Amino acid sequence: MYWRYLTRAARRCSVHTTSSRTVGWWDHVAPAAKDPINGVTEAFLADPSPFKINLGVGAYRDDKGRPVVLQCVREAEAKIAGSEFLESISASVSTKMVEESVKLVYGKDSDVVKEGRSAGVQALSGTGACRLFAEFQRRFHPESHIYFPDPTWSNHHNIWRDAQIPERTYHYYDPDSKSLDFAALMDDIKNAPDSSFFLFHPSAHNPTGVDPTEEQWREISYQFKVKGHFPFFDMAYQGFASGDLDKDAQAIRIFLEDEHLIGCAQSYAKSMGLYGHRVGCLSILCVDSKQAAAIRSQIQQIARAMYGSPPVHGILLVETILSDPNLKSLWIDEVKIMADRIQRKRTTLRQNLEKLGSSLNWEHITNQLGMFCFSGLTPYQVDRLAKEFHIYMTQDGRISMAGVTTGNVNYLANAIHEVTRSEQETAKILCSISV
Ligand code: KET
Repeated sequence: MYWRYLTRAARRCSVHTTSSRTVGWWDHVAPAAKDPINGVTEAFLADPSPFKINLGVGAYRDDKGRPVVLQCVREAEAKIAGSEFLESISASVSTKMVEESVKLVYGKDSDVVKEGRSAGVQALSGTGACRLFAEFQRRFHPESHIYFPDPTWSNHHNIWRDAQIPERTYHYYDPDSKSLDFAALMDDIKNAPDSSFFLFHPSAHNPTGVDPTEEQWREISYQFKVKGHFPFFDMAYQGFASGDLDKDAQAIRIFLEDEHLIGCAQSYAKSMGLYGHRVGCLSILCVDSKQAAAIRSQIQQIARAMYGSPPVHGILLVETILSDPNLKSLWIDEVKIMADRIQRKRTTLRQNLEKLGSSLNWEHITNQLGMFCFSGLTPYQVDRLAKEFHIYMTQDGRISMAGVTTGNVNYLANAIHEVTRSEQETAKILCSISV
């Protein structure tokens, strides 16, 4: 497995002189590929321009481009300050936080919690929850694959690769129509071997901003019953698609109604602005509480060997917010405010491009949902935006709308207009030919 990380020269060395002392311990280590998302932040930080804009990482910013500490978090901080609870809480088990998280997935009145049918553990944010699940999958289904949507969050590939679970992809986004390729997606579900693992983004798909409709989720769920597939939902943006936490969990609730067993990774990095605290939850829906206890103990064992236990402060913040009705309702309002701000910026960006007289169709900016706009910009145009305008985004043309503000949206629209001029000319010519 380690073979692919070696340089060619090191492979030669490794074959001929593995035991030789002339080979240093780490001579065979080649640099890893840059992370497509963190690499953007690095380039942005290195740019001295006062006009620079970071549209790379999907972390929420306010309309001045500043990271946000939500009011509910400030109040939770005040509530737990100096609390002895901090010391007495068992770092590895916060049942309250997990219980409240599971309610966000399945609904506050769902029987899942009452019946103790969910095996949940705190995780190191959404990434850690995915990683725990991938390890769990390997432990109990070592021959299995994981199906990802094409495209998906770039780190999914790393996470399941490091857990040694081979990946496959299913059709998701159609770049021509800039929408969901539902027919191809359904074909892939039908053609996958029975009992396959599939990863879904339940809402605000990253990077495309395109989600299935309620009806389409029902069809997917039905087909999953037919095929016996396992649905794993990576829910990193609950609330960011519609502004409503329950609506954004609708896909999972449909699968629940259809009596699937379900896996779910949750992150509070975006929805509570706790990116640096790394708070998340992994839960697996089970047939009964006995199975849940067994599964929970296995996941806890995996976590114990990987990182012991998660830092406790962030967990305490989330627990305090979710279990205090006033703080929870403040949080719900703040999620809506964040989602609405992003939506408004989508409208302004599209309007500005149209006002500039762009002959390209920018409807998808407002049709898409959640934190990201899958702009359709080419890697060449993305490079030009960085080099000529100091605007940074991932190579696939994904714009983190959280980085778009009242102050920079004009500049951004102008820059996009500028780098898409030749495409606009082509569009005009094609249009005149077809008339
Ligand atoms: N799942 C998805 C779909 C996702 O977009 C992210 C983060 C995560 C999980 C992990 O989030 P965490 O911070 O571990 O709770 N995505 C953004 C941030 C990042 O890549 O670190 C992003 O795509 O920019």
